[in-house]
Amino acid sequence: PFLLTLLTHPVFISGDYWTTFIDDTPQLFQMVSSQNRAQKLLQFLADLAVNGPSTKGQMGLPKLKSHPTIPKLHDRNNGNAAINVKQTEPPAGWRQVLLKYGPKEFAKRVRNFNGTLIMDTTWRDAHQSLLATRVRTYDLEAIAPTTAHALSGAFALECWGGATFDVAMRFLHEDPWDRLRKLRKLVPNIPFQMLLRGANGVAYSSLPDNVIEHFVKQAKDNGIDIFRVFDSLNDLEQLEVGIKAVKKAGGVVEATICYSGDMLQPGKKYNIDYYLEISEKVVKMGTHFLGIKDMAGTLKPAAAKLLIGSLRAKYPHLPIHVHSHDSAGTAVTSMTACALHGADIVDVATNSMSGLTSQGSLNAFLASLDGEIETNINAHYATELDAYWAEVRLLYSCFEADLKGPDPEVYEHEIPGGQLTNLLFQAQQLGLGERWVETKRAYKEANYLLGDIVKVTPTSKVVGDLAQFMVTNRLSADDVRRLANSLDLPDSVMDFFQGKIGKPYGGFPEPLRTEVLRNKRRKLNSRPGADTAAYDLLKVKRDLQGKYGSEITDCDVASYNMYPKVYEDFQKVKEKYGDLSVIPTKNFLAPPVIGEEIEVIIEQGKTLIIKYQALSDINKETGTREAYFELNGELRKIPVIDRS
Ligand code: 3PY
Ligand code: ZN
Repeated sequence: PFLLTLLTHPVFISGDYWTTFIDDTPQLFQMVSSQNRAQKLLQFLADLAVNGPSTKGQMGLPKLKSHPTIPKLHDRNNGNAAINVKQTEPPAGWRQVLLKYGPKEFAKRVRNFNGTLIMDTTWRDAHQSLLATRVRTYDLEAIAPTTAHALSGAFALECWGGATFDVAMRFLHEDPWDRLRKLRKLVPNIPFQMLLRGANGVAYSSLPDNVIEHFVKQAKDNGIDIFRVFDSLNDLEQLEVGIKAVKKAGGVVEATICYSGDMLQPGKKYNIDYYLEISEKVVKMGTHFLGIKDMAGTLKPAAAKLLIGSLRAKYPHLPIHVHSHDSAGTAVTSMTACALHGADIVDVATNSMSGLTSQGSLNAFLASLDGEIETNINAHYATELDAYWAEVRLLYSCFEADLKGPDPEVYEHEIPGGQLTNLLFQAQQLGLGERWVETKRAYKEANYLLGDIVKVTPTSKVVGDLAQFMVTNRLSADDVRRLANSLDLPDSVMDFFQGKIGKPYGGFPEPLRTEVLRNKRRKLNSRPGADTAAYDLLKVKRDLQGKYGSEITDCDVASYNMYPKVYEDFQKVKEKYGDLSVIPTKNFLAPPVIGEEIEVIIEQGKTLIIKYQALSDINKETGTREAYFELNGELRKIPVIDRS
């Protein structure tokens, strides 16, 4: 294409050129580069047209319109005038307080706020819990300017970390760092919060401390303000790795205790004494905020009153932030109880992305407070904003687990929100929907086999893997105990017993641990990260640059460190198709239909109008088909191998 562009350039045709023509005509390279990009995107669309989508159900999407409507916000104090969110600076928010005064004073001012603030989780946990983490940057970017206005009084937007990091590369084929930078530009006023899995970063097992530090520094430098740091076993040594990294990077620390089970039940391992004792140790490490993370949604209102009330009394100056899920149907009531008994911030999600395994609904929470407590949120704007998410949710409907109502059985099985829908979705995709009841029962048994552990990523995966192993092999908990020294348990379970995920409270179950490990794996006696050699980060960067070119940055290094294979696969997809984040979601998920026109803005001022024209019959010799597109009026023919 370069030669073609050169030969057809008017200056070249006129003969009026000289040797510096190429240097003096940089737009020539831009033209070539955008033609290359267009060609790669057509290749993606053609592949999708010929070979179809990867997830069952995506075929049904073409009926939907491709761009959810961006709602208008109407200012009731100004004759109901619509706000032009793109032309008007959003009101100053808590981020300005943080930038002006720094983390300590920010925490103090939040604590002194007369009311309860909210964190909106729509951009992270809500879609992680309801839509298999599939919401793309495309749809977040589109609503970001409106969100900056509508939720300007929010404590934070949770928008990054957790599973969003690897899913972005693995399934959305987009760069999670790019997402962060784009959103940051569009939302200058609301703090951004991320979820950091302590010594695991955003991965599923521990990494060397210098890798965590390096990752957190990039996250801070690219736009994260507040880091919710937890450990999946509430292992304090593991937690501390994350806390230290955030402090070193200059971020806001929200050291977090995971809430497990229903503490009101008699004889529970995780009771009020446990939480009060562990909170002392966490607070001693030094934190700006104290997080309580109820990942399964088992914090009942009465427990919320007891737990938050006790912590409030014990730490009068420390701001407390509570997270929960609505799996049992009680999140709004529980968050209201938290607000009434001393929480400074609670987590909610926009109405259309709330409920079930997600967080409680923002507007239901505001309504349930009935004006008794100030939240700093304009409920009318929140309602107007939600109209967008109602449409987005339809666009991603193929990723719904189709849970129809609350599951109060969660007090028994204690499956975290995100995992609950994931396991159900997996069971449905495998056609094993009828095994769902068995899976839940096995999950409960697996938890007790492992010693009644805290269950959240990555320990929840350990319990889930063991449960699926038990269901598949038709083993009871007694069978597992009896056959422990001959079973080939899943890798994650072996990692757990080995000590690679940290130390559970109360120790490992014996003799099960010794029997399972046998002579296969050595027990770790110290913190996993302390045993692992630091990575040579400069070498990683040089190696990646050698492979992928000089554009490799420290963000790429951080991605590679967390997920080497996923990162390299992502690079391969990028090489083949270019930057897929620019394609509208409908056209990313579902094959184009003949006659469909697709508008793709590859960068500001450069729009591709793509019209899908026809698909040829299969060429029996080569096994290929040709997809015909019109690209900005020119016909393009794209050959694709038919894999069906
Ligand atoms: C994650 O680690 O991704 C979680 O959402 C834990 O709740
Ligand atoms: Zn959560």
